[in-house]
Amino acid sequence: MNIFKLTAIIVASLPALAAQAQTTVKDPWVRGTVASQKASGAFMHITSAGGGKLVAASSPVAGVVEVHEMAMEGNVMKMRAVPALELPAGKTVELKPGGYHVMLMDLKQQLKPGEAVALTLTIENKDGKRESVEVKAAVKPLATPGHDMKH
Ligand SMILES: [Cu+2]
Repeated sequence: MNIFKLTAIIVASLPALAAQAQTTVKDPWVRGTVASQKASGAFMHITSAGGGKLVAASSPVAGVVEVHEMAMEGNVMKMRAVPALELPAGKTVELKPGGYHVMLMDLKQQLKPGEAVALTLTIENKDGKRESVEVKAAVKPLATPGHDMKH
């Protein structure tokens, strides 16, 4: 193989490497739970450089993880699963109490303040490629206001 051919191969593989760092996650946190509690919410700021959508999430502490939104049904604020959360290019999407959140269900352990919960976010980028983003979310005290756990 001559040097020109080698260079061409390296250049061709660069876009694939760049795609790895498309998505950044800031300030991830999870609401703490009491011992008998089976569900909690995770919140964070997600920015996708090229645009994409959050299509799935998982965590070793939860049997089921879904992306949820809060919405008014009549006069009652309820939450429901969404198939995907749009991440417009370059725009920070805020997951927060009362809005979008990552729902942790079928919890396998109590989430205690001071601990951290591992989350894996699956982001589908505009080109259809899927990217896994590993996040360590700090557990905050249960009393942190704003999130209604009723379904
Ligand atoms: Cu929820």
